[in-house]
Amino acid sequence: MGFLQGKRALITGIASDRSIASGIAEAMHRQGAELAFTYLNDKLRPRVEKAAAALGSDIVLPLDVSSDEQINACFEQLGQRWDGFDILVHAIAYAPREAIEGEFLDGLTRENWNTAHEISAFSLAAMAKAARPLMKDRNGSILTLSYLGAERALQNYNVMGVAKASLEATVRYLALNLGPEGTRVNAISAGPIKTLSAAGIANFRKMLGHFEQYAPLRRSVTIEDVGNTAAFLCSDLAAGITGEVTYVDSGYNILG
Ligand code: 0WD
Repeated sequence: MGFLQGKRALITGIASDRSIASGIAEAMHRQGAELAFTYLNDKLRPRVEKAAAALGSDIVLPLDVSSDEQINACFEQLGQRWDGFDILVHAIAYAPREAIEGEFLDGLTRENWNTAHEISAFSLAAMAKAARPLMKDRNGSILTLSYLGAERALQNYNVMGVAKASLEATVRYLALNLGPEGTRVNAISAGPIKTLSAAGIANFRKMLGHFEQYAPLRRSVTIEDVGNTAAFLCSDLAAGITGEVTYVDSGYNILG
């Protein structure tokens, strides 16, 4: 029997079978969780429906986190299928391309800043708020994805690093707020993985090469690595962990 048997999980952020969210969904399915999914737009819908069907799910809901109406509608619809649920996976981030290449100040505009923060950080808090009635008093768990650029100034990551710092702080405030009703909130800070989003970051391939050369494990991480850690963090095995950022990065963050 898997350690997520009896748990229900809502998975966001599947854009392809290489998405980190796909690795998380597979790991949670292996551990016995029942799954539901969201998709960003009509273009991605068939892909997410296919992924859902392969993992035994027919709950596939639209969700663009730039809309409060869609966030509320998503949990209203989910509530019609599930009277409550246990795991919310937030694997969503976006910044305009020109803001994540070259120098920080070159791509800096009020609009780019706001978009990056709204889609990548505010959305976690907004979803936690909308999900709250369905997740209350179930030993539930909310999980998001961060990156080392939240705490170190990394070339090209720019405003996304600032948004990830906001995301990690949001994890701590949500953990404080939701802890009394039994809901835990954590982040995984993943090493670089070649997904659609990553392809938008300038010089990503070069960065991955550097990572594989110097990380203590001398390899990049996979979506299976991240998925397995996500499954653990969202299970009762991790019942004492909240407000934390866990690194799944072959040890890269310990380097001086
Ligand atoms: O190296 C990496 N790939 C790392 C990613 C290292 C460390 C962290 N992460 C983070 C990302 O910042 C993100 O928070 O992991 C999370 C998932 O990213 P991913 O798996 O690398 O990227 P991808 O497969 O592209 O999925 C992200 C998805 C979007 O994909 P596209 O390519 O369509 O932008 O986030 C979703 C969308 O499906 N997304 C949205 N969902 C709802 N509303 C929105 C939105 N407004 N915008 C993007």
